[in-house]
Amino acid sequence: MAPEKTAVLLLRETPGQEGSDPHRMAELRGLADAAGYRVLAEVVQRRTRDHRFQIGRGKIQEALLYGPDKLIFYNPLSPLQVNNIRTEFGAAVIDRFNLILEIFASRASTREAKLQVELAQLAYDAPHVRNAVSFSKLSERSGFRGSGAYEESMYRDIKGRMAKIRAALKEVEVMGEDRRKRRRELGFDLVTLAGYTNAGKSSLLNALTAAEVEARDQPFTTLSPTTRAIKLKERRILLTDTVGFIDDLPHFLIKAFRSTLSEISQADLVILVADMSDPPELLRQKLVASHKALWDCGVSSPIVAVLNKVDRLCPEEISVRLELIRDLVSSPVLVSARSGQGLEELVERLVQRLPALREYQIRLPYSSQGFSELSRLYEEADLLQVSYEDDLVVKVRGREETVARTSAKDGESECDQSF
Ligand SMILES: Nc1nc2c(ncn2[C@@H]2O[C@H](COP(=O)(O)OP(=O)(O)OP(=O)(O)O)[C@@H](O)[C@H]2O)c(=O)[nH]1
Ligand SMILES: [Mg+2]
Repeated sequence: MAPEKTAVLLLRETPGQEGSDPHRMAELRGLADAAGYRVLAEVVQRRTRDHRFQIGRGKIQEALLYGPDKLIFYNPLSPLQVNNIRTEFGAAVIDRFNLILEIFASRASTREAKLQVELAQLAYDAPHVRNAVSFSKLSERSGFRGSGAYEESMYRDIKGRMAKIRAALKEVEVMGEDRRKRRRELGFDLVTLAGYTNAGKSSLLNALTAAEVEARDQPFTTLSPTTRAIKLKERRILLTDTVGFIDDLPHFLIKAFRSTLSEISQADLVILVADMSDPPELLRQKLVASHKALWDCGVSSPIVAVLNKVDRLCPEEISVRLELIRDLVSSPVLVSARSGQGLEELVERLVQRLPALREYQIRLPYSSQGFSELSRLYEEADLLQVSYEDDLVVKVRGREETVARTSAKDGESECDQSF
């Protein structure tokens, strides 16, 4: 087993904010735990930002008394602050973004996920290295140290590698687009589970599809999308589980995960999952963060809001929460992935909100090609009627993409009615 890593967590709260926000520290603890740290202590200070160390010098000294391997800050650290804390106190220090990246790096199992994590890491490092270049140049001007040439070439290397990864990820994204197109042609509706990390997305996927995707009580268990097929009331659905959202994500992290997040933006329907057993204020904060993230992903498809883990709540707790989040979610479905409660209603709602299927009447040639297309339509749509005339006259209900793939003669496929 790897030797245990230890950490002290530090949080600077802004003065003037009402009360302290215990959720921030709790979330940081969850992240540290998921990254494999044993937390020795938590240090909180309310003050304005210290430009040298982010938090007060005394607080850093206090944290170091516990003898941790690392200091982990909730607040983002500038390159200068990292440098100052390292040199002044000889302490290893990271911030919440590094911590998230550490978790991602340890969980990334597919090539795509690994590239995304590397890109995010480089995007994080680039400004730090650029700053090192300017430090060196400054020292050079004042007659100290080297020329900054090493840092400059390192910065160029980082930029070069980032361009390469972006190109590789672009390819992955195009492959994803092709895959979604093919799946739609095969008659599937694409539904994606999205939501704050640890809300129960993977558990819902498992409950709806009898899959066995890993679900654990810690953030970022899922990093790569997993897709499972289900049939819900005659609709053939591919349900995809995705990486969770978290508050205050730096933009570069979202950008790095673009190819994964396009499973959300390009879905026919998005299920937004929230953990209803969170304290009411936290539930609200996480829903706001999730809406922001959906917006960043560029979602334009319908969204069905699902409040999960209702098995943990009594009726009064449920009504307090529903009241508090009324403006954020319209007619949410209350479910428990664990007990199965509410899943039938969820299925009803999903089927209602999926893009309407249409009925088409098409003519296929009376030939082996026509018959092979007919048998494909059996698989990928609902055949309502077939008459064997000079041509095969077929009445079918399905997705436009599926019907468009047949060799039906031009102008003879027609939309009758939508459902
Ligand atoms: N009591 C209760 N626990 C649940 C329910 N659904 C999920 N959980 C638990 O919540 C934790 C997180 O569930 P996951 O399914 O891993 O959540 P996720 O949204 O996929 O999380 P990430 O992939 O880490 O973003 C696990 O410990 C689950 O067992 C539920 O309906 N009731
Ligand atoms: Mg998951």
